[in-house]
Parts: sequence; C-alpha cells; structure tokens
Amino acid sequence: MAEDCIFCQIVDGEIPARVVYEDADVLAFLDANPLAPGHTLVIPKEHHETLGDVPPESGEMMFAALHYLTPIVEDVVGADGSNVAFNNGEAAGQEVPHVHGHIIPRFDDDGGRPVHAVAG
Ligand code: IU
Repeated sequence: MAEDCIFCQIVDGEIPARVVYEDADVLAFLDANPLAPGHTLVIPKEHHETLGDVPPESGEMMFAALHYLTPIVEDVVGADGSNVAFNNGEAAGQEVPHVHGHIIPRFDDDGGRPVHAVAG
C-alpha cells in the first residue's frame, strides 16, 4: 500500500467506494465522476503506478477482471458497447497514480464519439 494513494485507501476500506467486484487481487468500483452510467474502474489491489510497473501475473488478473466485467457492466446499464481504456502516465491524463482500467458504457444514441473525445 502507498500511504497517500486514494485507490490504496479504497482497497483498504479507509475511503468508501461503490464496489462492484472484488477478488484476492483485483477491485472494481464505480467511478465517482462517471462519464456514463455504470462507469467502472478496475484496479490491482497492489499499488503500481502505470501499466509498465505491473508484474505480468497482476496484469493478467486485471485483464481477466476487465474481460469478465465489461459485458456484465454493459448488461446492467443496458449499454450497446463500451470503451475500455487506460490513461497511462501523467502525460496521457492519468490523474490517479495507481494503475486503473476504465469501463465506460456507450449507447447507440450517445453520439458515437471515440473515448478521447468523450473524456476530453
Ligand atoms: P484517470 O485515468 O487517472 O484520469 O482517472 C481517474 C478516475 O478516477 C477519474 O475518472 C475519477 O473520476 C476517478 N476517481 C474516483 O472514482 N474516485 C476518487 O476518489 C478519485 C478519482 I481522486
């Protein structure tokens, strides 16, 4: 755990979050400022800043959770698709330095803009 990391504090239960999935390695919770209904963040419980810092096994766990959760999130909110994305590093707009994948549900009538246009 990194002391001043908000996502580590969510993992430890020190800060509340709307958790939608948890296993030994991975936590998924609703984004506090959603870009769409059901916007979900998937994180490794271990603190790693960027994808390049994540050991391969943890990366596999995180990808497995993204793979498992994406269709479920879409289903729950009635989405027609989703953007699954990482902002990797400060230069790419990563605001929270604990690696996380975004699942952003998309709808046929939401304009069809690519994720960088949605997030920008
Ligand atoms: P980014 O990829 O680092 O830019 O995304 C960080 C996300 O974390 C962003 O969508 C925030 O709304 C979200 N978030 C959150 O869900 N809870 C928090 O306490 C904080 C940020 I700080």
